[in-house]
Amino acid sequence: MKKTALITGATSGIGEACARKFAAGGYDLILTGRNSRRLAALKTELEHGGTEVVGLCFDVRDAKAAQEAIATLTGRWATPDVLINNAGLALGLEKEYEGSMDDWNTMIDTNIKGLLTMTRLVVPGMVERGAGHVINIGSVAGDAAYAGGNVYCATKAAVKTITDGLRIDVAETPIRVTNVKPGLVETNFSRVRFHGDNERADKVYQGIQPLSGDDIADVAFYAASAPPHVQIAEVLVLATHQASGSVVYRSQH
Ligand code: NDP
Ligand code: 8X3
Repeated sequence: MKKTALITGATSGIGEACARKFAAGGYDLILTGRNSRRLAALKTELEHGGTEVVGLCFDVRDAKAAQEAIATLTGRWATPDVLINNAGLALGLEKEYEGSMDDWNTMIDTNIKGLLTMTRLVVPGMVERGAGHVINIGSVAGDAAYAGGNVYCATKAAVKTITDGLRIDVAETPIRVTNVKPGLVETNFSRVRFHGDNERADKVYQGIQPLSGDDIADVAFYAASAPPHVQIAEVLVLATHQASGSVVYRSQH
């Protein structure tokens, strides 16, 4: 019986790369996201390659929608072997005293409350079955605040604490809990952060070779593939010329 992985935010970037990596690694997939068109396209593509895929279209901020979507899963799909809590975003880079309260709420509702909702809905089945692995996508941004990062950094610091808390709460079970903390990864992240200002988004990755979604998917897959007694608790993954959330060396050429 093939293993199953549930990946939130699989319609783009790191989540999409995880979908491809886990499919290639022999998993069947439950893919979630809000963009039904991209979700359907990825499902079709992966099914062509022999992966069974269930697509669930919902907003992780909507706990009722999430609950209803997860309730449709039956049989082996009801308790995935791996949950990758990836859906998330940054909005804005303003000073804390000038930031948009709407943006703050969206980040908090998605990155913290959405991740908690999915954890609450999926982990009880893992505990009951005595197997499972939760991989949360945190960030170097959760290690320390950087200029303008304020609320986004706080959400990723929360992801670290929530991940550590879950690891403690399932320590008596075989369930493993991992926090993967990427640095600069070139995805739609900066386009979303700057509300579609692509020129500004492109500058984030100028003068440095950033990570790709595939680089992060490799790390998540490695954690999921470790022997059952090995728990990759936390991994900080940076581009070679990035040293921390606020220290990046950029070449001038
Ligand atoms: P992308 O913008 O490329 O992808 C974000 C994904 O999250 C999309 O699939 C999007 O799907 C989904 N998503 C966003 N909001 C919601 C929501 N409310 N409900 C459901 N799905 C949602 O960015 P990344 O791939 O880079 O980001 C993925 C994760 O990685 C995020 O948690 C981010 O914070 C984290 N990260 C990113 C880094 C980077 O430099 N790129 C570095 C460190 C961490 P859709 O819009 O279709 O719903
Ligand atoms: C994304 C990485 O440094 O742009 O979490 O915040 S950073």
